[in-house]
Amino acid sequence: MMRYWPRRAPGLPPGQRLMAEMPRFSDLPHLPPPAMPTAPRLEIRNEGELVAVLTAADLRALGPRDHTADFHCVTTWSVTGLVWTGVPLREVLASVGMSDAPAPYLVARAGDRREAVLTWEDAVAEDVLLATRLNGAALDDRHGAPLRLVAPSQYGYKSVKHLIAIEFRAEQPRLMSKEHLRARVAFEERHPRLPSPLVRLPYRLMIAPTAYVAERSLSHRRTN
Ligand SMILES: Nc1nc2c(c(=O)[nH]1)N[C@H]1C(S)=C(S)[C@@H](COP(=O)(O)O)O[C@H]1N2
Ligand SMILES: [Mo]
Repeated sequence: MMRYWPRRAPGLPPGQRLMAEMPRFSDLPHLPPPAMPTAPRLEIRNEGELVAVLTAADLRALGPRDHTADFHCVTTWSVTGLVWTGVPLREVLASVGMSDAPAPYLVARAGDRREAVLTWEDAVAEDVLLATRLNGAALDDRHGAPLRLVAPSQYGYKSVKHLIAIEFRAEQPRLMSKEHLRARVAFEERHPRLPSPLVRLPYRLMIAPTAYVAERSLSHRRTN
């Protein structure tokens, strides 16, 4: 469990601590990763109506590139210098005719039914990617195979793993219970209502047990 104890380090955003390795993490850590197809398949919808389906070939045609970024979980652990291979979300959206906002909000949906809400502005920031590889290897089921959203300027709960759909909405969709609409790391937007200095410590105490359970549920599924 001690390998999941993050340490103070210079240069991190407010309230963050450095973790040696990126753990598998979730607010439902006992759930194993969902069964996913090996190749990405991403639906893009506008108010429920299917606009496009992107395949692995479509994403390859957009020229995936390496992007180095740090990753910050709202519970205060960070990892630095990750190399994601992928395509900026804004280029993916432009490729299906969405260079301008079809709606102000979008929901990123995952194979494990997890969702995150993004504003158009946050979604088309230049550092937001659809990634298929991490540190030179195909994404594995710990880190979101076969396709994940990576939004490095927002807390990790916006970086939806096992991504299956992006849905545009005219009205602000319902947020998860502890989800801030923007969740910008630089502004320490951790929680929708509670002040950040108040949630840092209780969140930090959850890191080691959460990462431990998340990793354990992964190996349970593998051996079953
Ligand atoms: N589909 C899905 N995406 C998810 C989660 C999840 O449980 N399911 N957890 C989120 C949280 S809280 C964090 S911090 C990161 C963790 O990413 P990692 O497991 O690759 O470290 O994924 C985010 N994306
Ligand atoms: Mo997180």
